Amino acid sequence: MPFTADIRKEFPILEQKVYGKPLVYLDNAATTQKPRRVIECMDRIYTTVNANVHRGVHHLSQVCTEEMENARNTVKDFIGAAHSHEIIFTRGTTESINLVASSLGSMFKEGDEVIISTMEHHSNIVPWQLLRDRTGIVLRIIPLKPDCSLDIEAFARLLNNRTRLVSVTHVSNVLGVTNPIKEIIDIAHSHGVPVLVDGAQSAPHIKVDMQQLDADFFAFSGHKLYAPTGIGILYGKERWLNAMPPYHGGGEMIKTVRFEKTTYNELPYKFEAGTPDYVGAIALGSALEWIDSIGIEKIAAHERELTRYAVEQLLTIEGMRIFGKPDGAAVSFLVGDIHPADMGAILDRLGIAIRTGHHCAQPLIDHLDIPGTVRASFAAYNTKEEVDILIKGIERAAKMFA
Ligand code: C6P
Repeated sequence: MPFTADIRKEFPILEQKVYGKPLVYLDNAATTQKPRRVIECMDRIYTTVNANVHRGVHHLSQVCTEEMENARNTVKDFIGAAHSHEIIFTRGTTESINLVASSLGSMFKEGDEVIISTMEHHSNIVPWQLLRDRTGIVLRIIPLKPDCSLDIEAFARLLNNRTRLVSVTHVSNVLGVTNPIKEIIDIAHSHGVPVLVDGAQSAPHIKVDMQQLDADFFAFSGHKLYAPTGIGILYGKERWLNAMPPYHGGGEMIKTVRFEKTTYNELPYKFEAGTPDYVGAIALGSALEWIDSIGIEKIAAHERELTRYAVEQLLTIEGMRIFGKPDGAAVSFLVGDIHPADMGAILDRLGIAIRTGHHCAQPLIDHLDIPGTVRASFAAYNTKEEVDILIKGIERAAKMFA
């Protein structure tokens, strides 16, 4: 059986019909569907080992703790981190970036600078604006070139002795474009500046290796790579995480608590206050094992081919405008002056799930001077036949608005 047919069988949700039509799920950049293995993993935890972790001396607590720590190790291997204590469980990319902005950011002073880019998701803009409001830091923005790629020369010119951090996305969630992140990291490091990589749209689709990239921080969300919602990762180099103050206070992140003084736990627990989402963490481990069982490189090649095919087919449609040069697992477009919301509504009635609007990247949409885009985004289980259905759907919509 071919690659995708085998894979599709593992995703029960894909078997359903929407408005009497087979579901064509092309909104994977928003969230992916979950394989049976992950759903069954969560069921198994609640059915057989559920107990609060890191606290109990009793059997269940120990088993559950061990499973959670095994999952941390799986994440460590998945992204090539040097140590499992560099893996912090968070609620997702958004919380991971907020953690760095709050904690590392508390060490910044008025006039210090943070560099982000024009193509950031709101979760890599607003935390820095909140920090700016609190401390008076200055935000510098990497501009785009006419082809929507990052202007790397302009980036190099933004770095100066006040720059404290560069925080950029690895892959744009709107354009599906992969940024030259290694080059960005090397340039920043040559100025002694650390880099946070928003890996929300790269970790599910590209082999990432912290040793090779040399990123100082790397953030991603479980739900975009076949794991449940509510669990995500902040990777941080040990030396940064050790130097940073805790983010949230509470149970688990402490060594001793006295009214006069509290001392903090070691990594990674210093950054994991309160009962963690251990079920989510274990299920994330299960999702990563599922990816490993197929091979991320194989998934990446399949998604790249779907994107290439989609771009080729989309360009046969009159009035088609594709934004940027997508090279990953997502493509954003507009057809003539059809509003993206109208296109989305028509495709929805055909059973096709795509995303429309600003995709939480309003500054980029403003830069493009458009009302938003229609975005199709792919995962391991999508097929060329689904791209064909999408193309037919768009053609039908285009005729309706002609
Ligand atoms: N983008 C999309 O449809 P959370 O919500 O914390 O899991 O991820 C936030 C986030 C951060 N950075 C990038 C590059 C992202 O794409 C996202 C999530 C989704 O494009 C939902 S808005």
